[in-house]
Amino acid sequence: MSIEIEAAVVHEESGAFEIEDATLEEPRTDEVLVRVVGAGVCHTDLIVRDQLYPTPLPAVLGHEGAGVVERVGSNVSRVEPGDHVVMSFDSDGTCPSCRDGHPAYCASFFEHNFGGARPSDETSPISQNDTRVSGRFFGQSSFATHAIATERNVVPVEDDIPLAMLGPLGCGIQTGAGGVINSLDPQAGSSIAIFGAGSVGLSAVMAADIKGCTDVIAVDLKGNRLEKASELGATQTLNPDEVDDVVETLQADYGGVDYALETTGVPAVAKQATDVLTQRGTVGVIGAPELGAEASYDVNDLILNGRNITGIVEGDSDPQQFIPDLIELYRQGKFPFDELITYYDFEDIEQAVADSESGETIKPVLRVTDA
Ligand code: CXF
Ligand code: ZN
Repeated sequence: MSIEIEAAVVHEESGAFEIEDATLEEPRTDEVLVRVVGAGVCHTDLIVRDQLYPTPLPAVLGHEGAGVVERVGSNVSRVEPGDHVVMSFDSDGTCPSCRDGHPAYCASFFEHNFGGARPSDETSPISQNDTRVSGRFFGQSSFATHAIATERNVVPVEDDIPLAMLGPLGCGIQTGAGGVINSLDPQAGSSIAIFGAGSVGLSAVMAADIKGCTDVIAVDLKGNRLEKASELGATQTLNPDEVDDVVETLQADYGGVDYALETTGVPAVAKQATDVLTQRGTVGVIGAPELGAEASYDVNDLILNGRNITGIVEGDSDPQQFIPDLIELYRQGKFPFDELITYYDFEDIEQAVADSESGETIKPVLRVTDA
């Protein structure tokens, strides 16, 4: 038996997301069939579409899905049909990082999330007219009416909260919030500069406010994003086009900052985010450029100032704990991530992508099937 679905298929490098019929396999013993209600669009979907990350095409992308469980494999006990779930990144559950509670640094993160297939046997659950299409992208491929996920990467959530808006918690929003809360873990009263005020950077701004940072500086080239940053808790905004030099400005204004977070994926900005640190400061690098991209730093500056550089994947989150924590912060009014979202009908996916790339929309969420 198999399931007939509609999916947004990318056929060629930098090609369009084409909504087409496709066939999905029934869930295997450890898998979960989810009817997708909402799916966020993340920058990573676009760098894979453009083949900067090499998931084989054709592919069904999408990795911020939220939906309703329809069927579960015989070995699945954590969720059952009817449950509302957020789908997050996948991990093997057995490597040292997973066993240590840090699945974002899973030794086989790449195979599980970018392989386009089940890591166990390299099969894909998706096909079109018997031709293989990459599936299981981030353990889901949620730009589709239905997704095959795994027991490990579905996070049950309460059903009294609008389901479509929860999808981005599975990637972009937990990445920014976790980058601050889990990775940098700033002391109250400290200063932090956040480079990039997209969904990741703005989630980081909200998290810095929650952690009691006194100075929260958002840096971005777009005025609408800087305005949003101010609304969400940034104490200062900085447009690099409006100052001579971002590093000199922040060094002059603050004597350097205690923490910095790089979310743009531009290697030159990763260097700036290192250079704005004060003594013993820490920069978290989140934004991913193309594979093989390098950034440089002045070695003596790093040594003499005792600076720290740390790479961050998915906010170092354990989604099973962190997503419910973020929902609780949302309920308390401390983490209004819904303000980042603009909704689109599934068939308008290309418009959603265009608005995300132009910077007009911070976090597009596709309404895929009815809640
Ligand atoms: C990704 C970004 C690229 C590095 C791995 C994690 N996160 C999801 O968008
Ligand atoms: Zn993502």
